[in-house]
Amino acid sequence: MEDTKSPNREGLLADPDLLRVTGNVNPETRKRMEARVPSCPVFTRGATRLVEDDRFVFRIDTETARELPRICSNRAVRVLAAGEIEEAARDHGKKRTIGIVFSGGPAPGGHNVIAGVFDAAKAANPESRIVGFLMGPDGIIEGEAVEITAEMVDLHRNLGGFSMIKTGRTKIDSKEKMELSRRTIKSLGLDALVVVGGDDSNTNAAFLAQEMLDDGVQVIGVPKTIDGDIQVRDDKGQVICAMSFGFHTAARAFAGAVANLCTDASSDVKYWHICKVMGRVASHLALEVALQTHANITLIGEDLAEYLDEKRLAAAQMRGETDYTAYGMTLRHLSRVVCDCVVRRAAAGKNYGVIVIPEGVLEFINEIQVFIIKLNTIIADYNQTHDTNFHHDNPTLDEKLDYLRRLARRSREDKTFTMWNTRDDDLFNDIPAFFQEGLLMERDSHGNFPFSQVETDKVILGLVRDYLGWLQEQGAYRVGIPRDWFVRTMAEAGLSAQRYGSALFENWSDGEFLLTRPQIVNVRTLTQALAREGLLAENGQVPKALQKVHKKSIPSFKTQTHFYGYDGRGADPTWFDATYTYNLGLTVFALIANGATGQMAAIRNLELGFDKWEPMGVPIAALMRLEERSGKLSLVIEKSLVDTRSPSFEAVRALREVWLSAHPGSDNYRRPGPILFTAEGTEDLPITLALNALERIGEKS
Ligand code: FBP
Repeated sequence: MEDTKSPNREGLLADPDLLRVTGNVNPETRKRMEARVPSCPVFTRGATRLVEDDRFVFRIDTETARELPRICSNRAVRVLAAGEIEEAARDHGKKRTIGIVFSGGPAPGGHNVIAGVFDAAKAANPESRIVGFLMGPDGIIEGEAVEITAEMVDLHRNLGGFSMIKTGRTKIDSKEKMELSRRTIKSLGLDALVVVGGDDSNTNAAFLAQEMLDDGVQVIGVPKTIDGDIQVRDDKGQVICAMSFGFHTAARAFAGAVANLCTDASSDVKYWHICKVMGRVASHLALEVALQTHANITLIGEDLAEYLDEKRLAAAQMRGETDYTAYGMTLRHLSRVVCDCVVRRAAAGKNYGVIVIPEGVLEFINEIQVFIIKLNTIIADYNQTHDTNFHHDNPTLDEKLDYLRRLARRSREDKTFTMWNTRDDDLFNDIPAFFQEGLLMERDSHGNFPFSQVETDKVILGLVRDYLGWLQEQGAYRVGIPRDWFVRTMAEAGLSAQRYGSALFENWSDGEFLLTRPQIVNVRTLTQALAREGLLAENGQVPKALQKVHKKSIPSFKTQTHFYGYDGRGADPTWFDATYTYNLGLTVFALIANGATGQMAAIRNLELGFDKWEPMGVPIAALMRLEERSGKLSLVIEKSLVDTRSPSFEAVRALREVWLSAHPGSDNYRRPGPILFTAEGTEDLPITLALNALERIGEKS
């Protein structure tokens, strides 16, 4: 709102002190922008060369060989200093025009990728030009681009976001879009295109590399995503790229906020803070947040998916059957797991805590996964058959439900139609409307389900609340009463702690925190229990002190929900991410200068510290597998999920009982502290990586 009424507005706006204090860039940020992160030694010695790296082997999918024949035989390459090799040096200094595009969600460090490419290209030949495509791949399709200048780079060095050229989620997936892209790339005279993106965008980069080969345009990918699900191992399981960029910063930002909530929770001891953290499918971010904060409960989707209901399985085996529903966790079971933790903490007097829920957790829950797959296929099938858009044709939830109902009816009439049957329809109609709406939301252009827009926490919380209510009625959910406090309260009221204690509590003989007997769930049942023990005359009033004790034992499950995602995605990069991305930019240029295409820049040994970093090129085609997308099988880069046998997960598994702290005494929260922009500090590395490196110690060359 423009305020022109303020007296002396002009004078104020020209006041140097006011301008200094309210300027857009504060001294900390200025320092950050002016800081220079180190370059790997290989980049400080002039030109580079590439050598094929025989240490790494990949199996090429037959479909990849069919669809990407011209780049599928790429090998992993290592970047080395060119040294005396003159030929390499001459090509290195060629004048080039390099285009760069951000694709997908922002991730901290993206601007440093640009800075790395820019610095290396200009150092090799000051006449080289870097062109940034605006608004993601749409900029390529529509020919919207700007030349990146030194000033633009300096204004964004070490700063978060993708604001310099913006980003978008469009996929270049049709002949028409490919042709328009080719036209733009040719009209700009590009020698190379750099695609900074996630698994889907790097997949797109591979197809562009294949398409543009005859035009002499090289295409190089860069592994970006806060979700941390681009991690590259070869077929022998050797790690080449331990983590995509942006993950560390986002995880640290989320962890900072979650740790503050741990402090708050343990201070006013009345709330359960429910923290949903981003990560559309994989739970890497949640895992790192758990390691950073020691929150009381952290759900890891991949872990839940491996759950096996032994009892159910055994019962079925007795009947000579196999119960497939015993594999993996149901939503109801998950809510029980959470309730169990809440109940156990309450028993130790802690009716508060912090729960971390990965955004994509529902993808790992049996029945939800089935719905997601079925609905993806139904929507894709509708779009294909009608050549329109399901969501445009059926804009309201009622219309969508009506369409599903018609499919269920069809399944009754036509036994060969099994995509959506009456049982599916009944189950779907049982879930709350807001969640139905979530599950029916429009998929992105890569066919991904928009988990960030689904109130996952609300779905789980609804069930948790219901079950806790039931447990409370059964007398199983109660707040433990500190023995000292009870004894004091009784003494102050002139009542015998011994007599009342044994009548009231099931663990009077040995509990530090006293648990009311399960049958005492309200004042009426309390009165009855006291009367039974002869501690209250018929129609007598429960003494005030006992009413106070009883009240204290009744839990109320008060929650506050939080979503951490976009905030961390926009954070300024940690020193790790800033250094990583700058060196990725330098690697990109080395790959381009040495004629590579269809490669993804990577830094090996990220987890071993800067001294051991090895800039590499990873053949993108070798990472691709067939996956179901929008109802059909497509070649995509396989997402890396949390490996439940990895040291990082094993650590969380081993420590989760400690972090739950369902015992008297203090909690075991950890404060990750603020993000400092400095090379100092052994922790400036994701803990996940540090732990997983332990596994590799015997494997290092
Ligand atoms: P990328 O995979 O593109 O890096 O995006 C990851 C992510 O941040 C997810 O964690 C989240 O589910 C999604 O983006 C949100 O997408 P949008 O920006 O479209 O809401």
